[in-house]
Amino acid sequence: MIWLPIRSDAARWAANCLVLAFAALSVSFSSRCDGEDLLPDLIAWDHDLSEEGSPPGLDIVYGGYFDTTVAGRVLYRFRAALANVGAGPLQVVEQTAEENGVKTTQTITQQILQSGGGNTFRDRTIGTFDYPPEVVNGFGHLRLPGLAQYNLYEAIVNGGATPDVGSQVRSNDKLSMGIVDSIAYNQPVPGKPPSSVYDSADADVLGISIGYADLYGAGLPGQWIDVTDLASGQYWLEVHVDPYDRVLEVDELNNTSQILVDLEVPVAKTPGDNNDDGVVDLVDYVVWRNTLGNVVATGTDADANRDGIITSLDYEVWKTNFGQTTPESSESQLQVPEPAAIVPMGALLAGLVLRVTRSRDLSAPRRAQY
Ligand SMILES: [Ca+2]
Ligand SMILES: [Ca+2]
Ligand SMILES: [Ca+2]
Ligand SMILES: [Ca+2]
Repeated sequence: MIWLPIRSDAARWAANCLVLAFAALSVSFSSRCDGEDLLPDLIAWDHDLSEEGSPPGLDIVYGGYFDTTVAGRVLYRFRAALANVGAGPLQVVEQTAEENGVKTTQTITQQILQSGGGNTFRDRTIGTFDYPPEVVNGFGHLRLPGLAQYNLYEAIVNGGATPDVGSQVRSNDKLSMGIVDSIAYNQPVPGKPPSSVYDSADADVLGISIGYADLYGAGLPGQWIDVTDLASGQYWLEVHVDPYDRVLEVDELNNTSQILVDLEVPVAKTPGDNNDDGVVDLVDYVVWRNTLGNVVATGTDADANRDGIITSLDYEVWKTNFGQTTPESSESQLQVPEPAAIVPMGALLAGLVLRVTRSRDLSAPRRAQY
């Protein structure tokens, strides 16, 4: 896929300058008027701002890849960062209701810093949301749906250098399960604290400080747009922060960012079909065995779980999907393997655990949050 320049760079810079100026005004104004709201201002941090001052090697571009590990679906995964360029922090707390020991709903409160130099906040309820059972088994804390929304629009060629934004073709809401200061925003923002404040997704009080951003890696749950059966071509990819306006902000009109992407959408495949012939069978097992331990490009060879290394986890994906076929290869005749054909691999699998762990330790320097 190819990444092209962001839409309306000049306009975005101008908008950001206005935001910063307004934020600065708010700070100076509030310093004279105790008890005024010092509101956050969320923006979708896009790659045009990443070129100055970003840590080396860190690219905020929504640089993505196609995830075909879910049978029959193609997910376009990308990273995104929500930055706070406002006059105060985004700070949220949650209160979870329970019935008979089962979590049922969660009420989320935005805590708005008050001017005057102290540490006084006023509470403002964002909303009450259902708390599905599967979440209880996951993180067990904040569950804020729709803090960001990812949209894909048609790119309409108009004869100019930049295509117009056409109809929306796909959309996905992000579910936040932790809001933290992942990285510092790379532009100056008045009131930015000298170091990060909201450091743990497990803390009771979550948020994004002035001049910081919450960064979401492309591999995180929900960090995608479903592009199954979408025609290849150019599209506008949009990150829309706070699309339902649940967070009170300095500026509610600067919450979208769009970049032009060239997508070569692959066909959906069945994970475990390691030789791409449309059927998950013993041939794929052989591919896995022959590449066991190899570090490979994400999703190639037998890397069915797309972690870049061939391990027992890929074997598990193959085993789970054994016998599945894609529609065009349904005529394939499958023979279910005898248990004996697989059992000897048990010893090998046990030896793999250390390798998997080591690999993960080396490749996980970034804080994981949702
Ligand atoms: Ca905003
Ligand atoms: Ca808002
Ligand atoms: Ca196959
Ligand atoms: Ca793998």
